[in-house]
Amino acid sequence: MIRQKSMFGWLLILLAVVTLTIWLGFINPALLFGEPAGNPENSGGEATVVSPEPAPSSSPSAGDGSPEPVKMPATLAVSFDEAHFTPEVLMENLEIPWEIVYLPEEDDWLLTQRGGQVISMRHGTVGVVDEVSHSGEGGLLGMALHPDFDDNGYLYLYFTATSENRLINRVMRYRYEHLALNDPTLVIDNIPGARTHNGGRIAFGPDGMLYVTTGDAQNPSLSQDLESLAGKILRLTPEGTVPQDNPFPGSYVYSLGHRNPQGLAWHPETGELYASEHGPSRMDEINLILPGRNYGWPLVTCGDAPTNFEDPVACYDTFTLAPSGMSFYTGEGVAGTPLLVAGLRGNRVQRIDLDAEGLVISQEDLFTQWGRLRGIRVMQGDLYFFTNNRDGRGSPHQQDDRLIRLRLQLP
Ligand SMILES: [Ca+2]
Repeated sequence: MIRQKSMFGWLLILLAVVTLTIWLGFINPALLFGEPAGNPENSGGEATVVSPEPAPSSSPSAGDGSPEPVKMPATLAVSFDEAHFTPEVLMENLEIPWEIVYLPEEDDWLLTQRGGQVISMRHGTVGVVDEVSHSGEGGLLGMALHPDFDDNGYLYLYFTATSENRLINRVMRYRYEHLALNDPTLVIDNIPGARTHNGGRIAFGPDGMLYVTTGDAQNPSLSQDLESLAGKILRLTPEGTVPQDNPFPGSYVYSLGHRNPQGLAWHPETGELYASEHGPSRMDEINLILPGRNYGWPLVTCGDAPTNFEDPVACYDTFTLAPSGMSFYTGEGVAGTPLLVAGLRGNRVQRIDLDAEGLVISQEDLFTQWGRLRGIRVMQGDLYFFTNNRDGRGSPHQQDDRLIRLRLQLP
């Protein structure tokens, strides 16, 4: 009898522990207690972590931080649909975030803010780049991890600075360790800058090289000048030298004739490089980037190119998308590999489906309720994007800017 009572007691305790575990594991405290009240003015307040629930661990791949695609047989996969994603705010009270990278070993996200800060989701501000000149659209922009980041800790930043009383852009490399940016090392300097048209996206390609988008720095003729670093997509070794196999010998220039490109993504199956670009009042472009090719600016925009310029894959001439960061979607159980482009003025994620030849099959505007979007990442089927509603051109929500996760939930 005593023995039976004891067993019953243990069963009760076990039941209680299991119940508690389920609640802790599956109930987001934000749902129970509501989102913490943000700073209404957001005047320089610290970014707030809303949901520190860890992201799924994953191996990073070169380029856009997306994991290697895990493909299901097409018959088992459902089509990509906005309804498959459940939104959750991970961070709020950010101030004009521009880029995001995932650190798998620390299960952490790092974001740049245009004012010069590097923010960790788990640890708050981990770096402030003093040389940043936050002027107009310039400031701390792109960020990329070295392909061997887990071993060497190398983190790259693209930012606007002042040199000899003029605005320039440069890429610096740091060693990210002990929650700080150490050993600053210049990678490339004196990319022409201005209050607008600074480009700014940087990413390592599948070939291990660093690709850098640069704007025309409000001087359109520079985009056609092979001697200028403005209005180009550049290709560098990780140390900042010119790769031997670049299309123009001795030159960083990989492609020319760009106006203000701000997005880079490699197709996970074909390995082809795509870039987004701001056009002059509309006429925004998505381009397939081939080495040594000329994309036309300022001589032509969109599809009116004579044969010696490359036509865009997609052109937006009926509305302003203002495309910035982008990623290809890969997710187990979801068919296809759409290109997802964060739109600023467009207030959306633009979904672009491409066929095997890289031609556009269809497009759709998604996630239109968050305002201006600057960047997007894909991680194990989940989407991560962040707003840019505090850059002076948006209508900020009280908790902006925000990092949002859209968790994939298949039926
Ligand atoms: Ca063009």
